[in-house]
Amino acid sequence: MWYQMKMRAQAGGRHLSGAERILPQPLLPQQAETLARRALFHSRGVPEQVVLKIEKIEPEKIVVLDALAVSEIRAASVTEAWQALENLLREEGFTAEHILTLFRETYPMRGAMLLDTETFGRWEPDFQRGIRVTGMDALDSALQTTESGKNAFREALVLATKTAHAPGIVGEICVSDDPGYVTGYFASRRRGYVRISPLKEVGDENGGRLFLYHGSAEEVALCLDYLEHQLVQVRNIPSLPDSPPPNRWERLRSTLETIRTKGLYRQIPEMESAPTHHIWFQQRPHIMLASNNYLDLAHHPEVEKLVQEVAAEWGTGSGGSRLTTGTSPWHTRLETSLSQWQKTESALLFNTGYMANVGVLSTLCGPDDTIFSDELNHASIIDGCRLSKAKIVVYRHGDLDDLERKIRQEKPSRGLVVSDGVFSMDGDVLLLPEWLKICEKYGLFSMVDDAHALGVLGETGRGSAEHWQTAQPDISVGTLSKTLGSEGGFVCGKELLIDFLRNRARSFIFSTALSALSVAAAWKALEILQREPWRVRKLRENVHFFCRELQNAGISVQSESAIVPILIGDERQAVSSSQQLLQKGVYLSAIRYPTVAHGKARLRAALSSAHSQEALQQAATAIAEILRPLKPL
Ligand code: WAQ
Ligand code: MG
Repeated sequence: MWYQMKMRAQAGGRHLSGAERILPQPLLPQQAETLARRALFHSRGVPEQVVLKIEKIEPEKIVVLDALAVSEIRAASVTEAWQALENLLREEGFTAEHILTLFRETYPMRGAMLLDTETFGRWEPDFQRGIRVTGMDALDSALQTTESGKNAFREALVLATKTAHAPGIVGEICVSDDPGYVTGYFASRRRGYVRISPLKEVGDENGGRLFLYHGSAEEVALCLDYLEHQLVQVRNIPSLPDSPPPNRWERLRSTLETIRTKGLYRQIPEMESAPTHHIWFQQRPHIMLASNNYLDLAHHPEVEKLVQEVAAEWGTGSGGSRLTTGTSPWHTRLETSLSQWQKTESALLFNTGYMANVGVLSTLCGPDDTIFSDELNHASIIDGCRLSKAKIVVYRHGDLDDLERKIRQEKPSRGLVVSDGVFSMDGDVLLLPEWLKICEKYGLFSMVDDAHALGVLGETGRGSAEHWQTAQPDISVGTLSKTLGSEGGFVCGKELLIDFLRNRARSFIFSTALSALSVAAAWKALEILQREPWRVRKLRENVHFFCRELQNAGISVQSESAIVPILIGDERQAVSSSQQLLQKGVYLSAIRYPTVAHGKARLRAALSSAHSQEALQQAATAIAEILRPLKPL
């Protein structure tokens, strides 16, 4: 025995939910409970009245139909979804725009509009109510999921399949009136069931249904009778495909777009000549004021000659990590030279300065440590701190009172203080003696990154310790890539420290060693630097000269190192100033967030011992010409 079951829930005269089933008798109790639950716990509200009607039917009057084929349009926006629906209607030969305008009139209706595609007349007997399609169910409705989204789909597909087979019906448009459900569809026997989303924003209760009728006036009665009374079971309902995962590239695209609009977009400029004080860029000569090749050793004939010899003997690449097969005599020789130069017991090469900082901090410090870090420390120090999982305490830039206050506050049982020796974007110098005293007083490791101090600070360019006439910090980090004109980084300190790093520093252990070429180049450059201290003096003279030239032109600058920051502030202005300088043949980097704080964008001049005074004068004039209109002097 078969029954039709109808549920309808309402509150305050308002329809809340409804559902119907065509079921064999044994399933009635269980399905009655399911539908009662659905009525009582609906997202649209608590019902005041639930009607559950169960009527016996004649099974031979049930027509079984195959579900319409399902396809899907996922638009990027509501506008695009409606555009897609409009296009679809047009493709199917309908007067799309007019139909969609009329569709809005279905929003307040309980049922559907029956629209004549020829005359645009409406065939519903009651315009306010509309036509209610009833007497349909899925063949296996008792197996329905409990997910409301999937029910909505199945029930809509059942209704659409029945409707599509009605005499005279050539199409259907539906948008859910559920505020949480933004999907709708177009359906016809020809086109199948085309799900479209999103046809509205979440929270919008405007939904409706419209049937497109093409036929004679006499047949309308037949159509209405079919829709309202014909018993239909729909079989072969496909399971709703899982929604596709979100587009993983979208975040990248939109982030880049944001970066662009903020003037923070970066591109890699390609140089057309070797990195020296004078370069070719964009097919024109430029005075180079943006290279860290401070003592002009990257291109030195003796370095080049040695590299050629080493290349002939050792080829390229080292073939392994330092602890396996990657160590040549050049590696050992350079480490010895570096430690002698820095007057420490030992030294260890890393592949970059970045890896040296990350390696030391993450190896020496762990969750039980506290790292005190200057707020303007280089990114590689920040990353090393993060990787160490130590507690990170940032102290105000160069503010030793703040440092000591924070150490007292934290009372760390173990820890490390870390600072740039010369700050990379401001060019100012760490007050090493006082700073070391604080580290010593509280028993904390002292770590100084001298990347921009080597070859620059101190009578002979030995860096911070020489400049301040102090002992070396516990850990001193340097690079081969700036003053030494090659590539790589290194750490100097006690043999105990270096031995520890050799055994534990992951960025050291798990990297293929630098090639003998890079290492030999740095070794030769270090030899020249030590042999020719005039380079260091010349660089210092150049900095003084350049700063004086700028000051005379009304630009306030100051530097104790080879880095001369020229503060601009606004990101876009900094970029456009550097572009204007390029036009004048001066290559100078604009430094922006995140390298420096927001609103602290600047031009950063990096000087070389090889610059002539004429070139520096010319550059200073160009800078003043461009910047003077920007700033009240
Ligand atoms: N007969 C005629 N019109 C009806 C009926 C019915 N039995 N039930 C609802 N309507 C009309 C009424 O005006 C509603 O405002 C409108 O249709 C929408 O009804 O994921 O949930 O029950 O593929 O909100 C479509 C997408 C969901 C499903 C449809 O319709 C999917 C939906 P709702
Ligand atoms: Mg609804």
